[in-house]
Amino acid sequence: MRIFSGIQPTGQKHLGNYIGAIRQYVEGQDKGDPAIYCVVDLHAITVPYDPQRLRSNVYDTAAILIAAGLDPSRCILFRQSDVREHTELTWLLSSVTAHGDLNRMTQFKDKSAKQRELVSAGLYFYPVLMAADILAYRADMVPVGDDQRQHLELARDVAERFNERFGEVLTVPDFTIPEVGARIMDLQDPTSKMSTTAASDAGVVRVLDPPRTIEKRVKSAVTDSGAEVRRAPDKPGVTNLIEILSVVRGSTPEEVEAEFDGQGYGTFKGAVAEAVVEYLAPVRERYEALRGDEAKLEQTLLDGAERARTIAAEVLADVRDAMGVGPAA
Ligand code: ATP
Ligand code: LTN
Repeated sequence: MRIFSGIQPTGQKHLGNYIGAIRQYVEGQDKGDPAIYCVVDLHAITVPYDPQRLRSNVYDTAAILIAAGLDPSRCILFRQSDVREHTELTWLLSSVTAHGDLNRMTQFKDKSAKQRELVSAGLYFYPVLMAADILAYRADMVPVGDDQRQHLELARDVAERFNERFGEVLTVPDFTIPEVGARIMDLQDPTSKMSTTAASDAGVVRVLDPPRTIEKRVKSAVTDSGAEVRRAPDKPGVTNLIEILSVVRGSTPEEVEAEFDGQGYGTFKGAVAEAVVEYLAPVRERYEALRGDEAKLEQTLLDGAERARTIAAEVLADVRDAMGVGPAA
């Protein structure tokens, strides 16, 4: 089974990214044949960005992934822009992508509403590049958080339409969204997902935050009326904390509810804070060591790109041939 996923380059990866996605990448690395993980710098340029920071953000993200447990000798870890097949396939796939489908993408609507200046055509095309990332490797399985569901449905539609029109060339990918923790919510506004672009930092726990910050943010998380530690639709704050604790402890939400039955929110939040601090501490420590050696990170990414390119180039040759683009194979 071939696994593929992508992650945006920021040094600000948060607990939602970690629980919803990075955790799955690490679990998948020995199941994938191979497992391929890509730092998507070309997706990052679809909104305003600083060219200097983009490069260093790629290293930050690669270091976080390795610190989290990805082993570049057991998976392929690379930078998207190093494998040019992604951009070529984006254009080729644009001929089987429905304009109307792109118009329906909720992430485009949300992100374009936030832009104060230019809404780039790249932002609109973002899902096509994402489909190309996946389809260039004939990935069977794509681990993502819940917010990527619509993009994955589009990638499946694009692959299906391509195959109908040009023959069975591409693999229609499945995706996995974790049962618990697929949508970690902002600690101050538990009706919105925890996000890099949150209006305020107070509700966001970052993987690299110092323990004191994590503790403070979790302990001041918004809880709901009542005093019971149990999940309910009208208790989004407590539900979120229960999910977080169950994931970081490797137990079930039911076990967490049973353990804290009858105890107040204060005790419960203290336990969540402590568990999250313990969960992230080793990642932060390994990160510090890895991030210092930028030359090594660069080499790791280049090696990964070389291996990725071998796979993608073969798929691209098949795609071009099926589409009648370029000389006959
Ligand atoms: P953000 O909104 O924080 O910028 P993103 O989805 O735009 O995140 P990435 O960093 O590329 O950008 O996301 C990496 C992975 O993290 C994706 O698979 C995404 O589904 C997942 N993810 C993002 N936010 C959350 C969240 N709050 N809970 C669970 N998973 C999440
Ligand atoms: N859009 C994704 C990142 C991403 C991705 C991918 C995820 C880019 N290409 C391919 C899975 C497969 C996001 O999380 N923001």
